[in-house]
Amino acid sequence: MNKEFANDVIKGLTSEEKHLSSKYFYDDAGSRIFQEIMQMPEYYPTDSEFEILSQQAEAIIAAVGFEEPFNIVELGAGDGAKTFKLLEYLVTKNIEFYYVPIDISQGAMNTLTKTLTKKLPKLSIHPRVGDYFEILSKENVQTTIPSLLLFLGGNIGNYSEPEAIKLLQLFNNSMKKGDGLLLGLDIKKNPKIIHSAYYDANGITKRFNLNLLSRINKEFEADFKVTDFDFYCHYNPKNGEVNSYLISLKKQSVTVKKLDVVLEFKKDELIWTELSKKYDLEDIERLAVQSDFIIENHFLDSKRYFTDTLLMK
Ligand code: AVJ
Repeated sequence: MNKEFANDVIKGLTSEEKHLSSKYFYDDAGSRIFQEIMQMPEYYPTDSEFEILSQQAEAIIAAVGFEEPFNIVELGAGDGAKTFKLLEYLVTKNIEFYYVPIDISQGAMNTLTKTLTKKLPKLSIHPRVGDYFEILSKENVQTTIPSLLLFLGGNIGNYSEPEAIKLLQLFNNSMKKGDGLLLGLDIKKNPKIIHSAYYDANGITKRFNLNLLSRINKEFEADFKVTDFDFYCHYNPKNGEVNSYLISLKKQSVTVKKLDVVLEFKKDELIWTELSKKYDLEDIERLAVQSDFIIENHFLDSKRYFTDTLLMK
């Protein structure tokens, strides 16, 4: 049994304001739904970042300015689809580097290694399975050659600003002077565009959220009736926050057998499931200053929807 998830379910669903962390979205079923989200026309971050890494790989590597060989360490590599264009550029140019993808999922790392070895046979790939927090804070990942860390896809958006600063400080502490961090951030834009990326017409994001309840049913033998819950999300252009919720459609009790607990829901009660925070370039400057990085450059897509910002220690 996943102890941390068990504790978070009990704590999060018995508190005054119910909540569950978005990190629990990504079981096998949830990861598959997330793949569907990334293919939706409304979910622009995937296309924007793909454009950046396809068209600006050369400029990014030039801005990094490392001597060869160097490391590319990807935190939360997943299926690595977004990174492919960058790796392809480096391999094609015969640049000497080691690709070190880190991911919590052994399955994801196996698939990634297999696909990349096939598509880029000359790539030197050294996958690590584990929680990047633990790998970065406990182990010594420092080497004598320069490293570029990648934290892509806008994953930093799941953290509040103070948490994001702490995470960036943790990255910073594991880096040597001269190392770089390429950080993907979603940018504040027309609120309607952001709204439809999360409140999609086909309800894929709703399914993604409801899967949290199915996961609890599966892992802890709970009896959530998924159809008695709905999904709501809201973008606030003033603070750049998309907040997502599940709504209990009626007064109901849910038994979680393996955790020996009964959860009570009022009609219309909310479970907060996710923060997806958007930034503008000034906000990013503030993040960088507070985590001791220098902004080398912002690499934006042509629509200016998303940035891969290069931070240097
Ligand atoms: C993977 C955290 C970047 O917040 O945009 C997509 C997850 N949630 N649709 C995001 C997500 C709803 C995504 N991140």
